[in-house]
Amino acid sequence: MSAFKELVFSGVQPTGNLHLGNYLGAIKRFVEMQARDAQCLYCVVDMHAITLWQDPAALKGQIREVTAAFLAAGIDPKRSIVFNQSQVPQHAELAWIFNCVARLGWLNRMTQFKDKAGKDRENASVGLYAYPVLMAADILAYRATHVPVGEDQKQHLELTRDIAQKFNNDFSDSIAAHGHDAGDGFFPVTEPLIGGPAARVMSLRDGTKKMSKSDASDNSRINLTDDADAIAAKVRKAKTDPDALPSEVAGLSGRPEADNLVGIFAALKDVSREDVLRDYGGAQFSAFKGALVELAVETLAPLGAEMKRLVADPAEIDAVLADGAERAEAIAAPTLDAVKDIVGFVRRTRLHAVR
Ligand code: AQP
Repeated sequence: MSAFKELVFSGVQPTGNLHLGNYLGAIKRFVEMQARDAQCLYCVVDMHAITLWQDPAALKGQIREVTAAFLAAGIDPKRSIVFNQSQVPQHAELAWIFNCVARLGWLNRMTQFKDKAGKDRENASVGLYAYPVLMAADILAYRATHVPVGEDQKQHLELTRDIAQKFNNDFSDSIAAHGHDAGDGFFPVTEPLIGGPAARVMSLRDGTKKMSKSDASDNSRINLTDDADAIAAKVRKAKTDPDALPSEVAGLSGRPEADNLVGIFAALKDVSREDVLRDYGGAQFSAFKGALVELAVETLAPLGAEMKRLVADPAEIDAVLADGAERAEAIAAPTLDAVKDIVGFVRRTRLHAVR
């Protein structure tokens, strides 16, 4: 058993164009979680990435780039476990068992599948459809109690809770027969950690659309590898409205672009929207954007530079991932053994202990 009170799990897809939304909504918060009494696992979810076509020649580089972003942002690979999903086979094994627990009706309600499959649903991969089940397996292979994510993942986390509860109910007798506490269930009901001023960072070109890796317009997002000039140009070009900033948060309602820029400023500075408007209420966007450029460059330029330094040494990154995978497997393997017993499989007797 882990000596920590909490087990934190989260992941980022290596699909290129890591952006400010990924940083503020997820990676920055991963770093903060390290201060808790928690074992943190941060995963580069490469098996999720291939639910949409990825160029094999680019994928390895993308995996190393996300790892570099984790490290450059301040995730300590000794304190936390940093690894890529495909190195730990228990994710896929548990996902199959969960495919047999989750219901079609549940998956049919997933809005991210509808958004990503678009009009050509018949042509979407089965993996894209089953993505939330693999995500449940990612989390529950470690029996994670806390999952920090952006708001777009809320529905998937609800599905994770549904799968955990159905597994606990369906197998309650077997769970008890195998010596686990049937009252609490085998899998925890995971707590989603969604919040803060940047839980949903929006596109710089359209305040009603999420900032996204896959947006065709590079000006819609600030990439973590953008240099100071690119960051400044994108912030200056960001869409706004003609009015000055309001002095109260209520005044941001119906002004998605203003709300987004204030939220980004607040998250970068670790303050609330109220604090930002106390300082900038009544200011024109030209002045506010100037301050935002300064703040964004101060935070992101060193991060991007450190990422570039780290990706220049792939062997070092691969060593971090290999170490992380061993430590992750040491937690996930006993969970999978227990799950196989609970489900009724005859499992291979382990001739060698997993380190
Ligand atoms: N715009 C965002 N604001 C806040 N958080 C965000 N996240 C993603 N976009 C925003 C959070 O970043 C983590 C990793 O996301 P992912 O790699 O799983 O990708 P995604 O959620 O599918 O969104 P992307 O990065 O924009 O990719 P595409 O273009 O493919 O949709 C998650 O915690 C996510 O919530």
